[in-house]
Amino acid sequence: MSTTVFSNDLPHPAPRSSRPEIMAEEIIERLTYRIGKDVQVAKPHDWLTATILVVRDRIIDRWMESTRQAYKTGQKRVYYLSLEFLIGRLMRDAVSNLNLMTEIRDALTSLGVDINVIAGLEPDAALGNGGLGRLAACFMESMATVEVPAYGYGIRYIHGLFRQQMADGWQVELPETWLAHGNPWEFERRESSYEIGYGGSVETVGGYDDAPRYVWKPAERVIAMAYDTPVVGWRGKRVNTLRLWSAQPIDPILLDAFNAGDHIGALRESNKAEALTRVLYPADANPAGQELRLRQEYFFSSASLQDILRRHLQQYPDFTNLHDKVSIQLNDTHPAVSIGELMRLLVDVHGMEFEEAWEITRHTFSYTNHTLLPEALESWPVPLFERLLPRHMQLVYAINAKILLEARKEKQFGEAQIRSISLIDESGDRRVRMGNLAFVGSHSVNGVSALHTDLMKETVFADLHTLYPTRINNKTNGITPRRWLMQCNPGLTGLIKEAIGDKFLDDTEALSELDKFADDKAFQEKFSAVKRANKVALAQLVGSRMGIRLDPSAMFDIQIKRIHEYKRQLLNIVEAVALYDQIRSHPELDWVPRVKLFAGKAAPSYHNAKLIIKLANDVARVINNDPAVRGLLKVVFVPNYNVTLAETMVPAADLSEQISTAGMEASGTGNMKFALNGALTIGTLDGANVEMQEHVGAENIVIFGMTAEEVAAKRASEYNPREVIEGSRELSQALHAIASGVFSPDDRNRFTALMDGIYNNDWFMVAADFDAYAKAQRDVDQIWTDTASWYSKTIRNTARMGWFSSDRTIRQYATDIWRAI
Ligand code: NBG
Repeated sequence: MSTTVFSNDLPHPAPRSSRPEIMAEEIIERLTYRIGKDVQVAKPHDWLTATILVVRDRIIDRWMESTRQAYKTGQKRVYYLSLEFLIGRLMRDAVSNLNLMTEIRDALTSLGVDINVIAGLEPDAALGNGGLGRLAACFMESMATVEVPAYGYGIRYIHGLFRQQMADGWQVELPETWLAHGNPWEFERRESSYEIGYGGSVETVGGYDDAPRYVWKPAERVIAMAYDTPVVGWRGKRVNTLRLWSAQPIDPILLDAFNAGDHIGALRESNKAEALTRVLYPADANPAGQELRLRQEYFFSSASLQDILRRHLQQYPDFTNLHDKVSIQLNDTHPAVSIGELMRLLVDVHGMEFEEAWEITRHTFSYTNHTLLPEALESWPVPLFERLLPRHMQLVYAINAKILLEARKEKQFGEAQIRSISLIDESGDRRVRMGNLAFVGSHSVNGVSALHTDLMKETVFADLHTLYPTRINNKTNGITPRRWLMQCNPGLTGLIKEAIGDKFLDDTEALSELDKFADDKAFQEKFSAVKRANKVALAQLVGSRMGIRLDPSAMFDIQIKRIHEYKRQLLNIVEAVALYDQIRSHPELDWVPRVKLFAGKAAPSYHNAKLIIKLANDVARVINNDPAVRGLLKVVFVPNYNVTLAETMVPAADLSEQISTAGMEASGTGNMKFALNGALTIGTLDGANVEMQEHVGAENIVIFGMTAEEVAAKRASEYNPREVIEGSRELSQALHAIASGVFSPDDRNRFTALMDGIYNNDWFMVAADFDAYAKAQRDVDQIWTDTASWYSKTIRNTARMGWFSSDRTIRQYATDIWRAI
């Protein structure tokens, strides 16, 4: 093992002080010498940047120490490849993980700066769409916390997920500009640049006596350049790296063209290269079938693989031990082309035999599947794949031949099974199936909840599972308790500490000690006071942003997530309409005051999802302005959902809506955030809800509706939604009201087609589950009315959600899949 890279004898700087007066001096220093601003003219943004630079310095020592240690111990490194990292703001995360919150606050106060004001200016880094990207961000923090030497690899998009604005209740997408004020967290690494090729041809060299060698001659090339962001774990134990790639042109400007007067043409190459990493695809669990998307996927896969191999060769003489020293986790199929890329690099560039390269590749990669939705399983038309990546196409064919031979030999599969195992879908236009490629090229394939993993074995990967029966395993998702409890809910964190001490800060399962306070009157009161304060904060946000007044003593019933038919925001809205009708027809009854809050973005091309947003807003306008409702029901769609908004909404929820059609939500992670923060869940037996029920106890969660099995059976039978609708007065009235334009008098047919979807087909089982859902909502009302029972249940949720920490998830990945700790 080479030790030339890092020697302990070299001089290191003295560790940075954490005394507030020293940090205050340093903030002034950064402001003056790095930002070039006098204290008197510094804007809040300048203070933010200066503060981040001072915090960042405190991370760097540990960062370098972490890297040195990984070299010294020869520990296995884990690489998490993800096209998305939904990070949010970083300052509080970093400061609190370093245990410097009080000191930084004092330092800023001594300079007359309010930490809350500047922290509120930090942009929300939204390099992801939803759960998949947020999971990657939680995992990065947990990998540092549980001390796995890890790198995240992704793309440094100039524009993250679009900003959502409402125009008359319709979603409008605006560009997001998180880099507008620069990004003080990151380090540009010009020296870590790699060439990425596209197109061209494959040449064969030799082949008469020797085996032929293949040389890919790409027609186009761009440079991938690294930007590194340190990721600090809890208590600053370890600092890992998030390395994001940015595309740069090989020739920034064609001077000849420019001098000849073609000023635009001179920049064409440059613009083309930069377009590659300019925007995040806004699809969520929807295919983004565009050439640019495949180019992005290959771009970051190839750069990451070249970087990984370079790092390996700094320490080891060759790649024969790659799988002992490197684990690469594929976050969904977006980086699956990496499997072909590693084969190409090993075989074509480093001269390894195909068979040996395949064994090493398979033992290096593992793959996480995040959805069973057939329309979201990635596949690329063969002609496109072949044109862009001709050598990878050959390798895919070679791998396929090998796998199909194995399948025919070992299992004597029939033709239908062989067709489903094949890496090439031949059922229509020929396509490369990225899920199958990821499956065969990995030694581990995991789902993200117990139910989802079972369904993977039974559905999309049934035949591959028969061929490789030990490969599929489950790793139920988790969330980082630092962001999703300690930072977003300091009130609750303080209360828990007061009750059970601070062991839970390092081991969330210690939250179980709270169980004994669940029926304690005094504790319940404190718990409810914390919840109320969080609701007041949300009410203030809604009041100031939207001019809607919310009563914090009403039940806050919240559904926040991407807008998708399978997540069934529609079921929730239809129920709100039915409830509205009931409140008006029965003013004599004791209705529980409720605020139904929604937030979430719709993929710009997803017509029905955008219509659902408009419906929520149309229904809100009518209900909120009807005096007959007497404020008993309010509906609010909060615009521009992002991580930062979630940090205010999650702690303020009384009721958490997790109501997807059973079998369709792979896991969900919002469900965990709410329950941890003391909300009651109303949900279906879908995704991780199933395991949440096991942990919190069936009496502390409100489960309703069909199971995944029942949904499958109903879909296979002659399900007639019209009959179901006609059998339910509440439902038929609600659907009829929406379809006939009660909420859209300006365009009475606006929602007719959306409602027809329920009458005629009801794929998502809105009608089939409606009565069970409405009844469950009235059960929730009952529990709410009995305050002691409500808090006894919600406290038990907080007490029993410790298992859903992403630290637990990461430990399972690290022991079972990566063998890295
Ligand atoms: C999403 C699932 C969620 C799951 C997250 C994280 C995709 C493709 N999948 O249910 O829909 O919680 O992944 O695993 O975005």
